[in-house]
Amino acid sequence: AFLDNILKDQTFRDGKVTVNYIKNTPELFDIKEPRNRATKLVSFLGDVTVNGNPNVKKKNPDAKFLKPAVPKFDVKGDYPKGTKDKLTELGPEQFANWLKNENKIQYTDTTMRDAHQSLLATRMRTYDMMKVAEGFAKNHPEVFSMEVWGGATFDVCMRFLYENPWERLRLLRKAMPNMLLQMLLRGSNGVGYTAYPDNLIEKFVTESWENGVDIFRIFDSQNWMKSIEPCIQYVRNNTQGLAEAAMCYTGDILDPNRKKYTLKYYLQLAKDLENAGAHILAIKDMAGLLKPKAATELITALKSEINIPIHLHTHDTTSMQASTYLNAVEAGVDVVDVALGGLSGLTSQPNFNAFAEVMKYHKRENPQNLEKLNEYSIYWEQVRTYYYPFESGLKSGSGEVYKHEIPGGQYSNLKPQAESLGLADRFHEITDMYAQVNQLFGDIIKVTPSSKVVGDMAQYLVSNNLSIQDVLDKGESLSFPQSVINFFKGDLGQPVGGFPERIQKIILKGDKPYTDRPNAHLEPIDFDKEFKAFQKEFADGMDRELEITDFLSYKLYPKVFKDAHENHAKYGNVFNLPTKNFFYGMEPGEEIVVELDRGKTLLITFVSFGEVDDNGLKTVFFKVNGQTRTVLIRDES
Ligand code: 3PY
Ligand code: ZN
Repeated sequence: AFLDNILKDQTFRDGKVTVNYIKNTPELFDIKEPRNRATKLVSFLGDVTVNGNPNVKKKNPDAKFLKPAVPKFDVKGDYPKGTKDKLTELGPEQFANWLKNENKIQYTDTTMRDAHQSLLATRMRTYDMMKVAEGFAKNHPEVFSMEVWGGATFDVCMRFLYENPWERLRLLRKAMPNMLLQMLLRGSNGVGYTAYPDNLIEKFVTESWENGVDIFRIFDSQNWMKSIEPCIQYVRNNTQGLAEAAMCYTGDILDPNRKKYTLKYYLQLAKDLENAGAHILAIKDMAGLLKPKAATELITALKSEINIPIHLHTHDTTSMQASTYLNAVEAGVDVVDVALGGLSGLTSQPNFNAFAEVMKYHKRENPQNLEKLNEYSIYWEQVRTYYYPFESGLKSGSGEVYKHEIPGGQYSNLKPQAESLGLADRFHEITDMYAQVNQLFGDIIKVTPSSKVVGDMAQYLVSNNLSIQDVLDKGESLSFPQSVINFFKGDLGQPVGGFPERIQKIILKGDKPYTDRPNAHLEPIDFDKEFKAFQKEFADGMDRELEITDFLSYKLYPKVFKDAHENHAKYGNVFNLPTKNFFYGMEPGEEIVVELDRGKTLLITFVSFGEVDDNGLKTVFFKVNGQTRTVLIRDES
């Protein structure tokens, strides 16, 4: 790129180049900056090559990686019109009307959010998404929306991938301008595990829209209107996006013995959400408990009672949920959530490719380019090989989930967690205890973050060989997990029917709970003052100005942001490194091309290791664009 600059430069054109040309006009060469960035990236690669990626706990030397084949698309062609164009044209109200009156079943593709959150511990990197984002948007404009952001992706992105979640969103927005992008928002908990000040959540919603989110799926882990309602208002007042309010489905409406989460309960909640201003209603079946017959009853009833379109989400933990979708389609559901084949099934969503094929010749068929869709499924199947350390090891569907009701994302995480606590053989004791803890807590809705509370308690009890009876008999002398204490205090809001008093007393040990919104106890943020102080505090080590979105990341996750910032200062922006090298480093002689943003390309070759010096530092030799570059890496082995 700098050749272009030089060719256009007047001094050069006038033939007046002297020995000081580079020194006098450094901007033409842009040498300092990419050199600096290249050194940082090479340091990262050196570190991972010598010491491994700290987040890859079990490296398998025999792992086989498949080369992902990116499906072809028209690189130069325009984007075909999609749902984003329709939203812009109609506005949210009219758009929702269009959706409701549309006969064809619509699909939301969750591959880039919930699918990898539920199968691969949320580790999917922006690099692998960006390889196919533009092509997918050009090849599949008939897809209703792409769920790409929110939920656990926000913190995992910073925590384990050293990425900026906002940058991911902006890149996807740019690559998919014709499609609706969707996010998952945990009501007053934002994308976190606790309550935040209202004005922080409001700003978060506004900035999410500004940076690319169109559909906000808003839920609360206790279906608490007081947590969902303000978010609906933020979306309605501050954006031109769609407020999709979700009711979390738990229990079994078919079971006459379960009196809490009945059809009547869900119908009332749906009406409350509609009255609160939702453009779309979501049924969020996070554990995959909605049985086919229940889907028929629930959706038929909802269709006659509410006037907004209905979007159904499930997890295929039982391997039965395609039949639930078929019944839901018959009952008139408007949109279903599916994941591309290679990342579908089990704790993820039902298989998009297969479901779209099954819907062929159905009166509500929404024709898809199935051949192309299969190419994308294959792409994800191949990409998945790079993520083997994050696979949960689940091999088949589970009928037990109807008993323990563990959400898909948590179920796949609980297994490796149990292993790390040395409880691998007792995994089913933990899932069993999870069900018992749920009853002890009053049969609550279990979804992030309340599912974590139940999971923490179950693990605590099993690992300490305690029973529910022990909690009741000698709870005063037990120190419960902090998340459990916070929950009973009211930090996650109020559960349906309130807290069971006896257990609340035992857990809180005399501390007073509150029943109003937890946010009411939090000071609003003084954005003007705090943002400036933030910019100052974190300016060092940044190669760009800190933005309001960085400030939001910091306010939501102070410690995670600090660590990510430190990593950024040390290694620069690593999201463009190929996934294989990001997780496993490089092999001698391996050559990779890394695109820095702004169109600069680095050709990086790993040459060899040198000796370890007296200080424990190893010299690692690379070539960057043909020039030798050495980095000193502390050998931690
Ligand atoms: C999340 O909150 O991340 C979820 O996916 C809940 O189901
Ligand atoms: Zn989900």
